Amino acid sequence: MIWNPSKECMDRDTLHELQSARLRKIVEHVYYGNEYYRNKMQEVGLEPTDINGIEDLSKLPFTTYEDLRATYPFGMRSVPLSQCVRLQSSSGTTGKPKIALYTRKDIDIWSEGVARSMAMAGVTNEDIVLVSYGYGLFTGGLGAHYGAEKLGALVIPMGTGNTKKLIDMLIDCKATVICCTPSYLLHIAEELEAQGRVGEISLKCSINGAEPWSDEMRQQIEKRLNIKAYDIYGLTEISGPGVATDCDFHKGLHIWEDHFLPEVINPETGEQLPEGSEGELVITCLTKEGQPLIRYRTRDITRLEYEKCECGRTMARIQRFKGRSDDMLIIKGVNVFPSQVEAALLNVDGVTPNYFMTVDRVDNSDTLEVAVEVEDRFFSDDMAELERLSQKVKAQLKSAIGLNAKIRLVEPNGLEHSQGKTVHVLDKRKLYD
Ligand code: DLL
Repeated sequence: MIWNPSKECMDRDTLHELQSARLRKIVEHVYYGNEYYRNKMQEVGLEPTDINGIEDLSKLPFTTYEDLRATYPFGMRSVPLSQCVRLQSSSGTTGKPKIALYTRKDIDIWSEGVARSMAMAGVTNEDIVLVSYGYGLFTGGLGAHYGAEKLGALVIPMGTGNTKKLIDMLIDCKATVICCTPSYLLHIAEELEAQGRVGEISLKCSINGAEPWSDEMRQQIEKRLNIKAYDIYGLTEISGPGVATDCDFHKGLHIWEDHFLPEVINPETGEQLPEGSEGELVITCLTKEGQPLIRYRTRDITRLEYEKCECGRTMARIQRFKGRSDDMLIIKGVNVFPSQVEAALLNVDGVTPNYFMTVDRVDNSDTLEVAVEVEDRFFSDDMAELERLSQKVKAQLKSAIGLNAKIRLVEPNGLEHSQGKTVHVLDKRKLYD
C-alpha cells in the first residue's frame, strides 16, 4: 500500500521544484534561527539569498558530528526550546552523545516517514505491531511506535530485554508485525524454534533496521519465520527510523526525498559525486523546525538509484550499505566508537588505555570481547584481585557504551604497541554483502 501517493509517486520535476522551494526556506530558517549556522555560512560568504534551489546545494557547508559536539547540548536548534517537545539521543565518539530536538511538527514528519515505511511493508490499521526496538533515548522504539499509531495499528510497546515474555506476547496477542533489529529477530527465531513454537505465531512481516544486514540474513529471517522482512533506515540526527525503507521489490531503500534531500559525496574530498556513484550519504532536512541539519554527513557509504521503481514510487533508492567512513561499530544495535572504550579505560585505576576489541556474531547474537592490559604495579598472581579489576573494567564499559563486554585481562605490554596507527578492532561479522 502507498500511504501518501501524491508525494511518494511525485514526478521528479515537480519533486525538484518542491525540494528547491523547501531548501530556500530551510536555509533561511537556520540562518536566522541558529547563530552557529549563521556563522558557518558567513565564514564562506553565503547569504540565504545565494541559495536559489537544489542546484546550489553544494555551496552550503557540511554539518558533521563535530558540529553537534561543539554545540552540545542545544546549540544546533533553530527555534526556542519552548517550541521543542522531545529530545532523543545516540552515542558520539567520546563522552558527549548526539542530541536531536523535535517540535510537534517534527514528530509529525517523523511519524509520517515511519507510516509510509510501514505501509510499504503492507501494515494497516488491521495490524497488531509489536515494537521491540529500545524505548527511551534511542529513536527506534518511539519512532516505530508513533509511525504504527499513525497508521491506526494496535501497538504493543514491548521494548527490549525479555525475550521469553516477548515470545509469549507475540503468540498470545497474535502480533502480525514485529519491529526490531534483524539480529535480534534471528535470535527470537532461534528461541521459537527451540521451543517448537514457530507454528504458533501470526506474524506476516518484520521491519528491521538500526544495523547493517545482508540480503542473506533477510532470506534467513523470511524462511525461518515464514514472513516478509523489510529494511528500514534512519539516524537520530535526521529524526530516527523511517528516513528510508525498501519495498516489495527489495531493490534499495526509498528515501523520503520531499523531507530528506540526499546526495553522495567523496568522503575524502567532500566533492559532490554524480548520480549513481558510490560514496558517503549526506542528508539535508528540508522540513524540520527544531533542529534541521544542513548537508549532514551520515558517514554511511552507499549509492543512490534514481530510476522509477516497479512499485510505482519515484523516490530515490539507497543501495545496500557498504560500510562507514568512520570507525563506528554497531553492536547489538548499539552505536559504539572505539574511542569510547579508550575513554572508559582511562577511568579505571590498574589498567592501561591500550585495548583490543573483538566483535563477533555467535548464534545470531553479537558478542564483544575487550582485551585490556593490566598495569605493571597491579599485575599479580592473586586471582581474586584480578577478578575484581576485571569487574571494575566491565562496569566502567557498561556505563560508557551500554553493553556487557567480556573482559580479558592481559599482562603488562601484552598487547601490540604500534609505532604507527594501532589497530584496536577485529570485526569478524559478515555485515555487508
Ligand atoms: O539506528 C535509527 C533506527 C532505529 C533506524 C530503528 C532503523 C530502525 P542511530 O542510533 O542514530 O539511529 O544510528 C544510525 O545506524 O547512520 C547507520 O550506520 C546505522 N543504520 C541504521 N539503520 C540501518 C539499516 C538508528 N537499515 C546509524 N541498515 C546509521 C544499515 C543502518 N545501517
